Amino acid sequence: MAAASCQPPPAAAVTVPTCVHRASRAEARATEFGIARWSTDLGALLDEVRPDAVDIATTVSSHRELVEQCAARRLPAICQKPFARSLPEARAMVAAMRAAGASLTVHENFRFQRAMRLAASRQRGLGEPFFARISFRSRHDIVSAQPYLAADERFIIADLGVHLLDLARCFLGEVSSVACVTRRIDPRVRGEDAAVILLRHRSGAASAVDLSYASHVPEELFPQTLVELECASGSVRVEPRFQVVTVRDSTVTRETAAPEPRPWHAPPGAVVQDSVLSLQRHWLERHLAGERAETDAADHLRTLALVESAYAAAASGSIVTPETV
Ligand code: 89V
Repeated sequence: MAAASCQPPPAAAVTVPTCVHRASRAEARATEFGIARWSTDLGALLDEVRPDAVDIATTVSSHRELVEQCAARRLPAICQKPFARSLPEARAMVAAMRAAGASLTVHENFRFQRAMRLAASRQRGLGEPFFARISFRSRHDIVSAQPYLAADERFIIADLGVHLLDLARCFLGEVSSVACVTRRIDPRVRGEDAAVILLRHRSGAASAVDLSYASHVPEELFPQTLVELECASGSVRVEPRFQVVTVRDSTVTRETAAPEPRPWHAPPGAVVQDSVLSLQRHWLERHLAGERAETDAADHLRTLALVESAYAAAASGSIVTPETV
């Protein structure tokens, strides 16, 4: 697997060349992770190394070009989120890989967090879900670590909300309408850093997705996402510190689903880093079985349609029907 930037190698990687736009960074990453081959030219690197697959971990503006390089070589790829700058661009990337007969998966990894996996398994048998609240409230200074986030017209929904909208689809299914209110609190950022999104699901269930990087919280949980999911015969919650709480027939069960500690984890991001590895494992299992991953890019188009709908709803102040993709 070729990584187009720095990522811990997946357990079953065959080759891990690294490729980033700046030679000094590529070389530094290669040294840090003991990677034999690096380059700033992905095409040349792919032709030379001929990897089994590519994991693209760059920012969104380079994704289309890099995916097209994979398509030209019929190489399966996993691509970071935000996947594309627009739905038409995302569709073009999906079409290019489809025409090449190669799979394209999106690094939509919040659904692969251990606590989310456990909550989804506890949800089974609780009957029809009718409500979810999916919440991420923080004052973590993400902009200092990723300054490019401050420059874009779109911020928290495109970069983070995409994960929470994906979780809403996971727990409650497809969405029929979207309402949204956004705010910009931090003067350093151009886009919105707080949003509340209300979804009506096709089943009739409702979910509220709320997210903020401007919240004065009593305890900083970054990057934990909290979930409250209510179903006809019980409920499941993902609470702080990865506690999964299931209520059924008045019985309350508490379980912990924390990320497994690994030497390459960089605090406080262990939960996200762990889920990246879980997604790669899932991808590898499916790939070896000749199947598409859960977060195949064609499926991710539906999550991106929700991102677009949320921005359209916020701009117009009206309820928006997501585009059918
Ligand atoms: O993993 C992510 O997608 C990031 C994070 C929440 C870690 O900042 O957006």
